[in-house]
Amino acid sequence: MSMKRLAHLDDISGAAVPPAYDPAAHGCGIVHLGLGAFHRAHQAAMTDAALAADGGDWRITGVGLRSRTVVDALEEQNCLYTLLERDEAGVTGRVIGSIAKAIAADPAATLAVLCAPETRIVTLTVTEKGYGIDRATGGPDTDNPVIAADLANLDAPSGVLGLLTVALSERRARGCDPFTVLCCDNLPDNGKFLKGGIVGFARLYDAGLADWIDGNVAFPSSMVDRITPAASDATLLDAQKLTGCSDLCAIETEPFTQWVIEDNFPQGRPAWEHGGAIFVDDVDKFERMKLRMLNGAHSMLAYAGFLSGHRYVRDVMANAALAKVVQRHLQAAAQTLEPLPMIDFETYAHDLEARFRNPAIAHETYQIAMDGTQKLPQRIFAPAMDAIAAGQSLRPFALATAAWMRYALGVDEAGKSYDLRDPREAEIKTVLADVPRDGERISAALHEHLQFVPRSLVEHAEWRETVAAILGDILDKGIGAVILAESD
Ligand code: CS2
Repeated sequence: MSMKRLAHLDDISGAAVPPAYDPAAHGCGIVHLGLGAFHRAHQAAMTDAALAADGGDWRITGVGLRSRTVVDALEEQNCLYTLLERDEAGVTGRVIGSIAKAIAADPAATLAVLCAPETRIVTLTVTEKGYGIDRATGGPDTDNPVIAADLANLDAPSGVLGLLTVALSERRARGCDPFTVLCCDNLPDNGKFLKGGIVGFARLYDAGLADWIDGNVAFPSSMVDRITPAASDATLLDAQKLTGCSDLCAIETEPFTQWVIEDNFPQGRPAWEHGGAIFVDDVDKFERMKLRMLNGAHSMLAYAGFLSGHRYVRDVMANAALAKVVQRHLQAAAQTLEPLPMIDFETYAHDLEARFRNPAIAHETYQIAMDGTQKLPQRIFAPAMDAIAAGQSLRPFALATAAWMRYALGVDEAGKSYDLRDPREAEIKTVLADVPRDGERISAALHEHLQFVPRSLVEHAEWRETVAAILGDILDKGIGAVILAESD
């Protein structure tokens, strides 16, 4: 007999903890763009805690911008799903009730809900590449096909900047207060970043609208953190044990969770502090710490670990030489940071190592390795430039960059090829097409023709020599030998 699908709180017959409130008694107040695993493990869980402790009409309408799969499955479950937390001590489950509705790849329905008066906050996890913002200018990237299509057809936008700008314009025309826009992606100054994209998008066709958004819409920055691997068969099996139902939307994560938010919500907000959120005046320093330490070390270990044949982060950490190089990277990144009164970077680094080692979390190096061109600038290049300016060693950052370059060849040391899963994969292939397998030549091609490494690094002799030399060694001696030497 096939097992009943989770769809009602009464269905739960296992140890999973149901929401401590009646979801149906709360209206919606948030639209979330990007309904991936991370949102369900982080903002939706915090909102669930806020609803339980403080109530309010703050349930979420989740929008999957591209794919139907998650949305269809959620709809079959009345948007209920199990969130598993795993560590050495075992696994616990909680059923989350904060998502009320889900919309898939439907721009008209998305626009309608963005314009609804009850929508007071829009949160986003669309990944670094999902915005279509040009990092160099801070405005919309008009060469991006989605941005170009939305500009050509403002009546039916489908991209992030188009949807939000058109919705804000519509609300203004109707005399309805604007929503607060809360970016939850791993980007520095993410509130300012998204504001620049939206104001810039509006300015391309309506200067009055651009000025109005600039003066009237709040874009608080936020730092988000929770390590959330893609769900696996083990996730679904454990969710089934804990709920007594089949749950195709279950996800798993680590116990740790952090959300540091700039408290700027003119239209109100859920009491997210009940889920552990911290409200501060200035998020930037927290964001930089997390991006450079957690995400920087993650990217480095993902490339070095993947090339060394390690499938999961926990396997990378179980290798003594790699673990030492991770430790060195964390220290080097910490040295580039301004002090944060509430945080001891040494303790933070130590806790990160423990989180990376979590034996119960199967986080694939290949998952973290994706979108390198979108991640390296803020994770590796920015701290590298600060390290150089402060006279600190650039070597840890050069190693991370060389490991990415080796990964960018698209074939591992056993000769097996793989997709880079990077929006610039085709360009990378073109740039490397006729380049011989030589550290100096490959590094030069990737430094000079992709325009994603900052000029000050491209022109920095010691940086260039170090990256090229490490890449040369990886190609000649293998990643294992290089990591062993670096860990000494
Ligand atoms: C990771 C992040 O995939 C990646 O690039 O570095 O998703 C990381 O797991 C989260 O930012 C942790 O909060």
